[in-house]
Order: sequence, then structure tokens, then C-alpha cells
Amino acid sequence: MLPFKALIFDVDGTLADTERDGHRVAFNAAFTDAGLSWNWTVELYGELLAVTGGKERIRYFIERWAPPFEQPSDLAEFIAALHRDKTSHYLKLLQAGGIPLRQGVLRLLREARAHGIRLAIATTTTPENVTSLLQSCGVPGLVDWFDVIAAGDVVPSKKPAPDIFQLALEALALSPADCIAFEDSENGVRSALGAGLDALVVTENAYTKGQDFIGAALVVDHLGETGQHLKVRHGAMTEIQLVDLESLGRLHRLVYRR
Ligand code: XBP
Ligand code: MG
Repeated sequence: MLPFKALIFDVDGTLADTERDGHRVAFNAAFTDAGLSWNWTVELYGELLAVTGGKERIRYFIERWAPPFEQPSDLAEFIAALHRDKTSHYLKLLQAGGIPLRQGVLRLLREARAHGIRLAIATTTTPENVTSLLQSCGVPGLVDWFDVIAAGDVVPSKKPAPDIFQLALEALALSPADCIAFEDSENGVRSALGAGLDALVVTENAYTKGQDFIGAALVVDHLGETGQHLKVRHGAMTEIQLVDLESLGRLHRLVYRR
């Protein structure tokens, strides 16, 4: 009998590496459409990821890097329009089948589903980005495997605030101790821990490697596949090769000392 009832996943950087070749490219395409000379390089984008939310990230860029452009009278609407165009570019990228799920993600989703463990999403990204990513993975009906998809502007405060994970827990009608959360970034770790999700697994990526994941129960390079074992970066479990239901059960018992 597993000691948990649900897995709650972050999306960008966790389910799939969407930032460098997905969101970043879509932002730049929207800037070009708007006649702006802005170009978010791979390196600059890594700094901009300190702020979650595409609209918030654009505003952060304007305020912090003061790029050349004629300040519109309604900056919020200007940013919103830019972000709508960015999202349409991002959806086209996904529909072109550009971004695969990360190592071990589909394996774990399938195993959870086969054992009656519920699945949920808690993400800052725009809701249609989530459904489009899940629909572009080549697994028919994958989006329907998730009981809850909590995404985007539905909460007052985005990550690192705990709001989106709290919303997912409410929608699941489960307590934090009933769940295991998966994140990729410092902002995400703070959000999940803030929601009481102490059984927290971090899969670092090129943008988040080396961030402060203090408080996460386990930090790995990826979830692992048969024959492609993971590396543990931090945590009480050092001998695992895969994040699967069995190792998650052991992790949960370690966290909750059951
Ligand atoms: C990552 C984010 C999002 C994406 C861009 O979300 O912070 O803002 O970078 O998507 P998470 P939008 O890691 O919580 O999945 O432009 O739709 O915000
Ligand atoms: Mg993320």
C-alpha cells in the first residue's frame, strides 16, 4: 500500500524542457512581430527566469534592462498583447511537435495511472500551453490522465508564492501529506514547500542546476529510465536508480517518518 494518493507536477522544466527552445523562441518571435529589436539570448533568458509568468517577465525586462522602445500609454495592455502573440507562437511550436517530455516522465505517469495514483499539475504557464504540450507528446488522451490542471493567472500570486499548489491540493481534496510534488526551480521549490508539500522531488535542468533547492527531499538530474539511471544530487536516498512508485514510497516514509 503506497503512503500517498497523488503526484503533482510542475510543467516548464519538469515535465518538459520548454524554456530555452520553446518559450524563449516564442517571446523573441513576438518581439519581432511587434517591431521591437529585443532579443532574449539563451544567457539573458536564464536571468529573466528569476521571474515566473510571461507577462511578469516582460515587465521585469522593461523595468530592469530598460530596452529601447516607445513607452505606450497603457503598458499593461501592451504587455498583454505581446504575451498573447508569444503564446500563439509557443502553441505553434508545440503543435509542430518540437518539445518532448523529459526522461522518465511518461514512464512514471503510466505507472501512477496503472496503480490508481492520481495526477495533477501546478504551473505558472498559460493553461492552453499545458494542454497543447500534453497533446503534442504522441500519447492519445494524455491530458485526460490529469484530474487537476492548475495553471497561469488563476491565482493572485504566482510562484514562488504557494497559491498554485494550494489550488491544486484544494481541487484534489487532498492534504499535502497525501501527495508528492515535482519541481525544477528554486521558485518552484519555495512554492511547493510553502504549500506544505514536503515530499518534494526536484529534477534540475540546464537553467536551474545549482539553484538553492534547500528543503527538497530529493534532487536528481532526471527521473531515470531503464538503462539510463539517474544521479542523486542531494537527499536522504542515494542508492536509487529510478524515481518510480517504489522509491517514492520510501521517500515519502522518510519525509513523514511513517
Ligand atoms: C514556468 C514559467 C512560465 C513560463 C512561460 O512555469 O514561469 O511563465 O516560463 O509561460 P512553471 P507563460 O515552471 O511553473 O511550469 O508565458 O505562459 O507564463
Ligand atoms: Mg518549472
